[in-house]
Order: sequence, then structure tokens, then C-alpha cells
Amino acid sequence: MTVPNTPNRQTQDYQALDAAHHIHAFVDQKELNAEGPRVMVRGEGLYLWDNDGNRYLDGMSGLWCTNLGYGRKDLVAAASKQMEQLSYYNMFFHTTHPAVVELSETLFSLLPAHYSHAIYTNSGSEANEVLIRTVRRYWQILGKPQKKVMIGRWNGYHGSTLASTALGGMKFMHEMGGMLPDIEHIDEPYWYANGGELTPAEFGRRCALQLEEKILELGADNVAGFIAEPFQGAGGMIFPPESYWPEIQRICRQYDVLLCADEVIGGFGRTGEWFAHEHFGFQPDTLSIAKGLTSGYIPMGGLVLSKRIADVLVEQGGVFAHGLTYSGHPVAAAVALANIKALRDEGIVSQVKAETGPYLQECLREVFGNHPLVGDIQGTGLVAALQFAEDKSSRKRFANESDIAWRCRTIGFEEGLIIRSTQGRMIMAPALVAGRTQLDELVEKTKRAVDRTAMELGLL
Ligand code: PXG
Repeated sequence: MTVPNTPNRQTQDYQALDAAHHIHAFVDQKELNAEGPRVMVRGEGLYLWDNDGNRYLDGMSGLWCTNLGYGRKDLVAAASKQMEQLSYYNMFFHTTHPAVVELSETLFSLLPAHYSHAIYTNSGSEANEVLIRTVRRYWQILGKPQKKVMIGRWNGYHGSTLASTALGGMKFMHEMGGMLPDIEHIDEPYWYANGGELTPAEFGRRCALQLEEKILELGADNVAGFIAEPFQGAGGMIFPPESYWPEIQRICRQYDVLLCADEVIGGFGRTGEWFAHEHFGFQPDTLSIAKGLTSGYIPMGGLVLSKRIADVLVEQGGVFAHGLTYSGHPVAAAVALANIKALRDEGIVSQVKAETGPYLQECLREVFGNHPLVGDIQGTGLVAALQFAEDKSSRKRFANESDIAWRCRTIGFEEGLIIRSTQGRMIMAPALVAGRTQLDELVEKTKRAVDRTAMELGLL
């Protein structure tokens, strides 16, 4: 198959140059060099093409970010127009510009009314870096400088820079020189793995109460905020039991600890609501955003602040000693604006809520509800996870579940499908523009990959 716009080097040439110059993300570089990375050259809608002309259905929206799908000409035009008009200016030196102002106008029209201000960044990691400093600054201004400890969760993910790694709970990342003082963790609400004999509701409350215990242990006067993803993404697309978030919110309010939601994956329509905390029904004080803000067309992130925090920073804070060269970059802002307008005006987010989300969830439960390899199905909107289990009734997981899920993911590629594996879970999060036909293809190809994996295990 000929692929239009295919660059004219051979795949092995790209691979050799790649091996000569790159350290890739989260991989044993020596092993990857031996295998050779896939060379992606083109994207259109939900599909990707590699340099050898193979087509893939991207069931992961790139890295949970291409909410609008690939190849949108309107986003290209928005970037190009902005580059011609004002390719760069900054928000230092008492300056602003229309692109970032208009982005905020639209963003805050979509957010619940108690949010008022944003600090823009280039990525989700940076949003969480800024979060720590901003939250600490808030308490300093209020005369409580000792309130500086952040509490996160084990197996949470908040980015790969130093402070965002420390906020996250990936121990193998901490081990690579990644922990910081004044950051603590509590357990994740992963009922399937850790719930034991408790019902999901009991377990959800138990996990939330760990926050209260941790706050009491540290002293509420020392705790600045609690950060968590509304549902865990990189940690395995884990949905907390329904009892979890109301209890977390109660505890944060009771001890005057800021509730910080990391919406980098959950934001911009993934669950069918604009933001995942709206799906779970709680009200965070801050939101970290990135990914779906621009559908991955250009890097941009940000920290959204509630009016409660912003008023203190603005009215009483004096100089805010923070700034990034590219905060509110005009081209990124113009693309973000075009992106969120398209998600809104084309009814894409509402379609995920009313139609495509329920359809995907229903299909997955119908196809995998009785599958010998699948013990549980979680998800809402256009995000879902299949939990592999050796014994469903006791929720026993395979000892080598990561290898099994990785194998399933590899078979997926052979079937022309990109889905992710994390521990013993297969994760999908297709672009929000997916229609029924593409969701059918996603489920069908996932079934083939899971069936072939089950056959190799002798279960089918
Ligand atoms: N918060 C959350 C919840 C994320 O998922 C970040 C912050 C950091 O964003 P940046 O833009 O700095 O990468 C993320 C990133 C995975 C995976 O394996 C997920 C992410 C990154 C890499 C891998 O699912 N999310």
C-alpha cells in the first residue's frame, strides 16, 4: 500500500539513526535498539500509518491526548494563522495577547463557575510543578507557611519531572533519583487487586480514610493539599469505588487541605463530561490540565485555580514569583481554542456522554462479560479497561499478568490495533470523534487480540 506523504527513507535507516541519538521513554534502550522502533508517519482521524504502509486503529488517542483525532485542517489553519500574525510573545513584562485571552474566555465558560484563573504551561508535568509552588504560596499568604506537605497516592502518575515524579507514586521512578521532602503517599483505591473481602463501597471508604489518618499523623497544620487523578490513567485505568470521592472531599474540607485533581487524562470530554471530576461528582480546588486541551496538536498544559485560591493570590499575594517563557504561547493558545471550540460546537463531548460512550461500554460488557480471560470491565465514556484474571470468583490475578497483557498488546499491533497494557489490564481510550463503526472495529480487534492471548494460554 502506498501512503501519501511518506518520507522517503527506509524504515531501517530511521531506526539506525534513532538508535544512534535517542533515549526513549520508559524502555530498556538496548532492547529497543535491537528490536527497532515502529516509525509512524501519518495520522488521519483515528488511524495511523507506519513507514511500511501498515495501518493501525489508534485505540489510545496517541498518549491519551488526540481527543479530536489526527489531521484536523481547522487546527492546522488556527496554528498557521496565529504564526503569521504573532508567532510569539510572552506574558511577562505586563503583556498579554488575544489568543490566550480568548482561550481563557472559552475555557472558563466550559468549567464550573467556581473556577476563575489559569496558569498556562507546556505540559502536564509542568502543571503539577506549578501546582506545588502555587498551593504553598497560597498558604504562605494566609500566614500558614508550615502548611506545605503534599499528599499523593501510590501508583498515581503526575508527570516525569522531578517534583511531579515525587508527587506521583511510581516507586520505580522514585528510585531513579526521584523523591523529595514534604511529599507523602497513601494507597490507591484499586479494589480488584487490594479489596480482599471488603465490598467495593467498604474498600473505597477504607482507602479514603487513609487520607484522614495521614493528615492526622502529619498534623493538619502541615498539609497543603491532596492530589489525585479522578481515575488513574498510567497506573492502569483504575476507577475508584463510588464511595471514594465523596469521603475524600469530606476529609479535605474538614482539615482545610486543598483538593487538587489531576485532569491531564480525564479532562476535555474523556468521560462524557468536560472534566472527570464532574463525572465523579466532587469539587476540586485546582485542576491540572494538558493533553486534550490541544488534542496533542501542540504542547500545552495549565493549572486551573478556583476563585477561592485566585482571590488570595491576586488580592493579597503581591508578586507571584513564577513564569515560563512559553506560558500561554500564542500558537498553542490558538490551537487549544480551536480544539475546545470544535469539541463543543460539533457536539463531540455531548455525543460521548449520550451516545458513543454508552455504546462502547455496552459492547465491551456484551463481548467480554463472560470471556475466560477477563475478570472485570471498568470505564465510562470513551475510556475502559479489561482486567485479566486467572480465577474470576476469587479475583485471583495471574502471577505473570504484566507479561500476558503485554503479549495481548503485541498481538493487537499484529491485528492493526493500538491498545495499552498496564499490569494485567488492557486499556483503551480512543479519540472522542470515534463513531459506532470505529468503536465496532475497536471492540472486534480487541476481541481478536484477547482471544488469541487466551488461546496461547490454553483458555480457549
Ligand atoms: N498527569 C497525568 C494524570 C498524566 O497522565 C501527566 C500528568 C504528565 O503530563 P506530560 O504532558 O508532562 O507528559 C500525565 C501524562 C501512560 C502514560 O503510560 C501517561 C502519561 C504519560 C506517559 C505515559 O499511560 N500521562
